[in-house]
Order: sequence, then structure tokens, then C-alpha cells
Amino acid sequence: MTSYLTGFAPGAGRREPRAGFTSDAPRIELNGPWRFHLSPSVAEAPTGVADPEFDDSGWGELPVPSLWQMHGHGSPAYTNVDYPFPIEPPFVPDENPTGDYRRDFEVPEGWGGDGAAAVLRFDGVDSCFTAWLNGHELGFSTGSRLPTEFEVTEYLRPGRNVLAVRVHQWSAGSYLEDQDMWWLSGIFRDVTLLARPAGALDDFFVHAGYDAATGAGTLRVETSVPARLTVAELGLVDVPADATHTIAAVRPWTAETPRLYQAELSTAGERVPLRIGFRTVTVEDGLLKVNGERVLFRGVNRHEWHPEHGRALSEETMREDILLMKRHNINAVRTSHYPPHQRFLELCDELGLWVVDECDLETHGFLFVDWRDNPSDDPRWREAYLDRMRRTVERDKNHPSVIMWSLGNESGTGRNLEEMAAWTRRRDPDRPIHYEHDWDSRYVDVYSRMYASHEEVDAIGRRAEEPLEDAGADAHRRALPFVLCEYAHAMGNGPGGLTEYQRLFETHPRCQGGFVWEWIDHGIRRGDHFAYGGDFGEELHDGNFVTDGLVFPDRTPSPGLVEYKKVIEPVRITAEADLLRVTNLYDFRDLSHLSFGWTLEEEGVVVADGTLELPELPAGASTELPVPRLPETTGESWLTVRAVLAEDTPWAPAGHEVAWGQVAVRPAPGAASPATSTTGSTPVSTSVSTSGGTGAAAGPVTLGPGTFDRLTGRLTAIGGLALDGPRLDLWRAPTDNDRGGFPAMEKVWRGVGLDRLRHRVIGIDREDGSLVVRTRVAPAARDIGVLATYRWSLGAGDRLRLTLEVEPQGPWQVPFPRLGLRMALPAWIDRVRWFGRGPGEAYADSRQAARVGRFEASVEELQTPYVFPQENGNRADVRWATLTGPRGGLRVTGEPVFDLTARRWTSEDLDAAAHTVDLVPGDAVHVNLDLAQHGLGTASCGPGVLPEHALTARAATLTVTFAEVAAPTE
Ligand code: IPT
Repeated sequence: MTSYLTGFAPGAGRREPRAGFTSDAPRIELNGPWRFHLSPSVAEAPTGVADPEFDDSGWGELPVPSLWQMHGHGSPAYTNVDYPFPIEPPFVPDENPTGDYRRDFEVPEGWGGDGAAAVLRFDGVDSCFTAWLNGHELGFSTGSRLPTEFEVTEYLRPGRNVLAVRVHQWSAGSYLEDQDMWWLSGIFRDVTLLARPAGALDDFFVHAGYDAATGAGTLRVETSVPARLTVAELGLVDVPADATHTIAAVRPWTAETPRLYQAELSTAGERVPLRIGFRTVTVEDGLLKVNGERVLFRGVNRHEWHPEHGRALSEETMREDILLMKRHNINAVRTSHYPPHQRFLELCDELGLWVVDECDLETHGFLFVDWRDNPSDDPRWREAYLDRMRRTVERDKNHPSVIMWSLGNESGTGRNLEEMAAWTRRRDPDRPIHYEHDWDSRYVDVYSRMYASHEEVDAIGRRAEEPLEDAGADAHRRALPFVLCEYAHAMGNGPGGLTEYQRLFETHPRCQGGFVWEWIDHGIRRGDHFAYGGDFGEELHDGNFVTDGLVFPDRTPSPGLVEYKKVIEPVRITAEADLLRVTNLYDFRDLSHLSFGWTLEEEGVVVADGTLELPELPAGASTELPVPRLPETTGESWLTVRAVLAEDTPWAPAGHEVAWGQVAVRPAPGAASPATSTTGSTPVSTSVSTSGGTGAAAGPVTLGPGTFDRLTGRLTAIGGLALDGPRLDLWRAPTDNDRGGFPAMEKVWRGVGLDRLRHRVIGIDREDGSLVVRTRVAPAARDIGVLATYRWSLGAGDRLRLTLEVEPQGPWQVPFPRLGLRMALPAWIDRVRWFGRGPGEAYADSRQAARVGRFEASVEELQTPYVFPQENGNRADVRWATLTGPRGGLRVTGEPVFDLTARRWTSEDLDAAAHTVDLVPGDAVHVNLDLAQHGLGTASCGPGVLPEHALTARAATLTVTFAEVAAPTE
């Protein structure tokens, strides 16, 4: 009965794949509540469900489209590469959750007109289903994210019709759907009944090319039945569709300028509105070109995700994704790893994004059995592979945004992939073919890799990569353009190193950019936090590897996205001597859609502003402008130049910031002078040494406003502000990137005991009016350590000045996670104001987006809620900060700068937490004042921290001063 579940055939009874389109022909939407019943196995599923008279009154309801695990039936499960069932293709487990769906619907008499046919369309069902209309079996289908159509003319009747659908979680098709995402099931895209009037158009293929040399467009629409074409704007009125029409001058379609022409195809039976974009994609001179120009992908990999609905997305959510992408300077999407909902591609056509449309295919789990029996090279699966590719290409072939086909992801190599490529090339010679796992690039048009290091990308950019053994294959690949179809794994805090990649893409024409992995965290909303792999009791899972996006599950941009936006900005504003340099990094357009303004800030306060006039600047060009005349300032001053949208666009309002640059026009006046009180006007009240073990009877030690513990030498109060004074801190709650890589930095750090350092006081002495506390900080069981010397003195204005001197001892072979001070302030502290980089967090290798300015935030707002808690929230290059509350607070000033973190829990709490809800405010605000932190890198999948961003263990000095801030007077 269910042999189709474990057969190699991709389906039966289905219509031939064809273009996805809507027309004026009648249609009946079958979305909405359906009757639903879930059985734990096929054997336990009810019988007779196809019978129109079947009694489903005992069943519940489930919305279509949706995924049943997102509605409390069964549970989501997450694995990345692992198949969650034994690898014995094509067999699947007996425990195969099976969902029965039923609904009825009315069809009006004479629907569709005389001689009309009817087609039932499923846009996506995960993973395998059979459908019955009025008791008649229509067929079955696999290919979860691909459309299936059944001819239902002979079974449809006027009046009440009953549709039954049985969906299985597992099928042979599941072996081809091992994408890194939640395993979820059900009818998750639209279901529609389409009338096909007599003489209706079954399929069509728009060929709309652009000749960059002449500006001419050519248009031909292949149609399944003779059709007429009208593009009024181009003077084409009711011309034969399937003939080549040359239009002397058209405006081309690009992702930057998504010009679409409204058109209409008509046949005897129907009218189809079309939107045509003229563009030509080629691989020439070793480069991928659109309309004759090399393009640079500032891309992301996009899975379809919503924290409550899973992969069943509303149009609103799709639009939100694209608006967010456009607003963050992203110009390209790889539809990892399956064709998206069709509406998404329509929106890409309209709003402008380059799309690499990827087939619904991945067999990655065969990696763990050395690719034995990989379906990609097994002729029994040939039909299923070709079926998936045909359904992808046929559905999406009319989208100008789709500029490349991708065969799938991580499926090894083999004949079936090769055949997919060959079929695609025949069917659509106008789009290049992509497939990453074919490292030799034998059947693709673009050399693609994932997570290659900067060094390797540089070599590839110079066409100096390691040669392939076969000289012919090597020559072929070396002549291809290069893209990183995945890079910069955006898991947790990071990615670091984006700037260095971008520099390579801008240096080597062959390197045409890449697609950050990935767009969104696939966290599932659970009460007040987001769940990830393992949270649903899965016996096998890959934890939080599923939350690795540039936006959080609720689509709040993460700092990684903000950084990416800055790194890939299409306009670069820099300064050289007294000149501003503006470079147009668009591939096609000039800058006339932007207006340029500047502000001068002194100590972060705006003191002047103005606008800049730019000469016409074509794509790729740059210009120099004199720095505007600026008023005299005395404090540290920065000129910020911004490029904003001059007018509203469909994706952002006028005023939206596209790019910016900052120039220091006046440095900070000389750093605060060192201690002024060496004369002893406010002497240290006593000098003690712990060595003699002098009793605790004597009072505390004081220095100016500072009170110190006589045994530990730690500051316990400044004036009336009680605190847990600063001491050396080297530890940070490991980031996902610290936890990845071979070896993982986290392991290395824990291995040497950096998470369990102990402090031993060597001596507390008075030296020239200073209080000097010497300590040694080291972990148990190791002989490495750090000498930490705290020199406290009095600075100007009775400020307490601290110089921390750090000197590593012993064979340190690991970088420090961080190097600085930690302290604890009373819990009533709630506001932080600072002059430094902001407004967001910044780290050594992810700091382009943080500009110098004056910022303010609550302690809560300083936290970045990474789905899996980890180090976050660092504010860089802080000149001064105040941490205050209703009772006053503390002012910290750097000499010259420090990095600042403030949170209501410790790094240890962060380290121990598994979900954001585990972080509970304690009875203090914990503050880190750092000289530096180790970079972030992207080792959760990819290269680690570049050497220039590593925090090598070395002797170092950090100087900061502290002053109490008085309570505000009412
Ligand atoms: C790569 C996959 O293509 C992608 O789907 C995702 O799993 C990503 O890794 C990590 O999040 S494959 C990896 C083994 C390089």
C-alpha cells in the first residue's frame, strides 16, 4: 500500500512541471483550516480516509499551509548533517508520523467555462503525500519544496468536493532532503484548484536579453500554445509571443535598478500578466557578468524561517526579509537549499536582488559513511534528481532575478548531478550553473566554495590555487569566476573577518563575492525564549548550530548584520589628508539617488553640519572633495559623512542611511596628566604588607576618595559608592566561534585553566604616594601565570587613577580571551553613557559599524540576546563612561581608551547559561574594562581569528581613572 514511500520514483500521476504563474483564469484557494489526524506510523493510520463519506468528526483541525510540529503535533527535531534515521536507502523507519488531511470545497456550476480542465496544485508538502479527490486517487509526490500538480478534470464535480491528503514525515525522498534545518512535516505551502479554460496557456518561457553595447533588448516568449504578447510601454501590441522582438532601447534589469516592464500574454483561453526584466547573464573572460559588467555578490544564504510558523511563511514575512536585506546593502540571495516560495522570487524581481536559485537537494549525511551509496551517483535515483531539477527550473525560469541555477547542496558528486547540469544547460542555456560540492567544477560554470580561508581565497583570486591533477580539468576551473556560496558563519557573536574578505573581493576581479551563512537563526519561540536543537528531546541533534543567522529568530538585526551592512556598503567614504574620497562601489548605477551630508561632532556633540555636492560619479569611479570648512573646536572632533537615500524607494524611505565614513579632525587633547599628588597631599593612610600577616585589626587602607581592603588590596569604595573593585580578568564566556574549530579555542583556554584563575597577593605597598598591589594570577595545576600589578594614585580632581601592569610568566602558548579589569557595582546602577565607539557592540575583527560618538543605553540595552548566551555587548574604544543610577555612580576615563562591558550577571553566569532565560539579574552590575579582547573569527564553521586580531599573551598596561558621580539632586 505504501511501497511508494520506499521507491525510487519521485512521484506518480503528476502533470509535467511548468512555469509558476497566475492568470485571469478562475482559481479556488484551498488554504485554511483542514481536518487533521496524526498517526505515529503508517500502520496505525486510519483506513478509508479517501472516502468522501469518511467520518472525520473526531479529528482536530490544522491550518494549511503549516507544519504540524509547529502546532503541537509531534515535535520538531534538528540535525545538521546526520540523518535522523538509519542510512539504508531507500528504507525509512516504521515510526513514520503520518498526517491525514481532509476538507471539502464547493465548485460552482460551469466553473472555468465550457471545456475547462482543472488542475490541483500543491506548492509544497513535506515530505511525501498521496491525494484523493472525491475518493479517486490522484497520485503521489515527493520533493518537499517543489510544486506538484494533478489533473483533476475527470474527478471534479459541481457542488461539494472532498479532498483527502495523506502526508508522511519520512520517505525515500528524505534521503535527498538532508538540509541543515529542522525536520518538519505537512502541507506547508499553498494548495490551489486552478481552472484551465479551453485554449489556456500551459507553459511559457520568457527570454528577455539586454545588449549592453547597444542598449537594445530582445524579447521572445516561448509558449505551449500560440499566444499574443503586449508590452505597451515598448510599443509591442498584440504581437506574436513566440517571435524575436528587438527593441532599440530598453532599460535593463539589475538588482540595483530592478526595472520591470508590465506585459500581458494572451491566448484564446486566458490572459497572463507578466513582468519582464531585460538582462543577460554570461561567463566571459573568466568573469560572471550581467549586462556586460562584472557583478559583486554581497549575499546571504536564506532559509525560509519564522519562529512560530517554521517554513510556512506569510508574504509579509517574505517582504520583511527582502526589505531588511536591501536596507542592509545586501544584493544577492542563495536560496539555500531549496527553491523558496514563489512569491519570494516575485518580490526579488520587484525590489531587486540577484538570486541563485537552488534545487531542493542535499545528501550530506552520506558523508558519515564515506559517501557509500550516495544517491548522487546511483542510477536508481536518476529520475528523482532530474525531477527535482526540472521542477525547479520550470517553475522559476521566468524570474529576471534568478541569474544562476544551483543543483543543490552538499550532495557529493556523481552522474545524477552531472545529468541535472546537462539537462539544465539544454533547457536554459542563458543561465550559468552552480554547484559547490563539485570542487573540480567539472559540470558547473562558476567555481564555488564554502568557508575557504582568506589565504585560500587570495590564492584563488590570483588564479594561483592548488592545481587539480588533471591538467584539462585544472585549466577549465582556473578559467572560471569564483564565488563563496557560503562564508562567514554568522553563528552567535560574529562573524569576524568580514572586512578582510571584502578586501579580497574588491582586489581580485575573479572573486565575485559571497553569501554569508546564513540569513536567520532558526530558533523556535518557546515562551519567552527561543529553542534550538535538543530542546525537544531529540535523541540525536546538533544543538544551537541551527541558530547561525544575521538576524535573530524574530528578525531583529544582530550586530553581525549591522557589521555586514557597513563592510559591503556600496559607497566608500574615506579621507586622505585634507581630501574626502568617495568611491562608487555599485556595479551599475551612479550616485544620483543619494544625498550626502556631514556633521562635525566635538566629544560626540554635534557642533556643525552641512551637505556635500558630488560630481556625477558612475559605477566604479571615485572622486575627491575638499573637506568642508569646519569651525574651530578644542575637544576630540570627528567629521562624519553620510550617504542617504535622496528619495523614497520601494524598500526604504528617503533619508535611509546607505553608507558613511568618519574622519578624525582633531585628536583628544593630551591624555590626562599622571598623578599630581606625589607630594603626598592626600597620602596613603597606611602602608601594609600581607607578607607579615599583620592582623586584620587595623582599619582599611585609603587613598584619596578610595577605600581599599587591607588584605586583598582591592578597592571597596570610592567616596560613598561601595563597589567590588577592579581586578585582572582574562576570561570571557566562550562564543560559538570560540567553541568551534580544531582545536576549539574554548577547549584550549579551559585546558590551561583560564576559566578558573586564582589571585594571590604578593604585596601591598606604598610607593611615592601610590598604593601598589602586586598579585600573581594563575590556575591550579599549571605553572603559567600572570603578574598583575595595580598602581593606584591620585589624578587630577581627586580621581583615582589605576595602572594595571600585566606580565605573563611561563610558556604561554594560547592567546588571552580578554585582557582587562572586572569589577562589580551596586545593582541600582542602570544607565550607561559613553564617548567611544557605538552604538552597537564591537570586537577586534568586527568593528567597522561602530562609529565614534556619544551614546547612552540602559544596562539591559547593552546586552545582545544571542539565542545561545555567550560573550556579547563589548563597546570599543571608550574614552570615558559613566555608569549611574538614582544614587549617583561612577565615571571611568581611559588613558586613552578602554573597552567596556556591563551586565547584570557575570561571565561565569553567561558561560553556564544555555538559553537567554537562564540569565537572571543578580545583586550587582558586573563591569569589564578591557585593554582588548581576542577577535571573533568564524571558527564555528570556517577559519578562526586572523593573526592580526589575536590577543597574544604579552606584557601590557592599561590605565583608567575612576571618580564617583554624585547622586542627582532633586
Ligand atoms: C554547510 C552547509 O552547506 C550549510 O547547510 C550549513 O550546514 C553550514 O555548513 C553550517 O551551518 S556544510 C559544512 C560542513 C561546511
